[in-house]
Amino acid sequence: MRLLLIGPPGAGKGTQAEILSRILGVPHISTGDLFRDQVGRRTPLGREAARFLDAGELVPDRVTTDMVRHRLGEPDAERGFLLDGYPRTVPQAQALSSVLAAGGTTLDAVLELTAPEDVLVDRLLARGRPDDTEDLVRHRRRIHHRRTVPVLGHYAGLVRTVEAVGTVEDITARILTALGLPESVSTR
Ligand code: B4P
Repeated sequence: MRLLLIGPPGAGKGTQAEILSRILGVPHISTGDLFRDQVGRRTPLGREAARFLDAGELVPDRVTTDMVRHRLGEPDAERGFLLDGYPRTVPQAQALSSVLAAGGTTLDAVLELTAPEDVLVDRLLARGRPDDTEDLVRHRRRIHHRRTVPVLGHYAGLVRTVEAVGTVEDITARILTALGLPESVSTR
């Protein structure tokens, strides 16, 4: 299965992607995690990305897409993947379409997670990552509206919207229903 997870910061993309990746048996590929790994290892890409992460800005499309293209070319992504946090802009979505077309594959679904702003701010303040200050969270959310919400238009017909408020388990159950999968797959 080839899935995208789209949603504002703190919607639980990473949380749900980890669970779904186990259930569906496909790798969880998070651009945020890939960047933080590069930052932690102080690679040239990490040094470039850190400036944007620390400011709550999107890392430039070219850098992000090169990284994703490389990751999708690895053997474990051949039979499917769960992309978490990519694409976040329309040019990234166009680039992903080209990467998939070159490999002769298509997406199965795009999961959109939604939740009210105050719920998300509270969650992220509780998490406390360096980019989780209230100002940065609200800034990242504005960027999400301006640059990422238009991405959904690129995937008309494929988008399944799920309300991401409630327990982690309830949200996973809603996602499985939205994907047309029996809830029993989660206990296999
Ligand atoms: P990401 O790493 O994608 O992070 P996120 O959007 O902040 O969080 P996510 O929605 O995954 O929330 P999570 O499950 O962790 O992006 C970070 C930065 O990387 C971006 O700002 C940008 O700079 C850069 N970046 C990434 N992708 C990019 C791209 N494609 N292009 C350009 N730049 C890019 O959950 C958050 C918290 O809520 C956790 O503490 C979790 O435990 C909690 N939580 C989750 N579900 C919950 C629930 N149901 N109830 C209560 N708490 C819950």
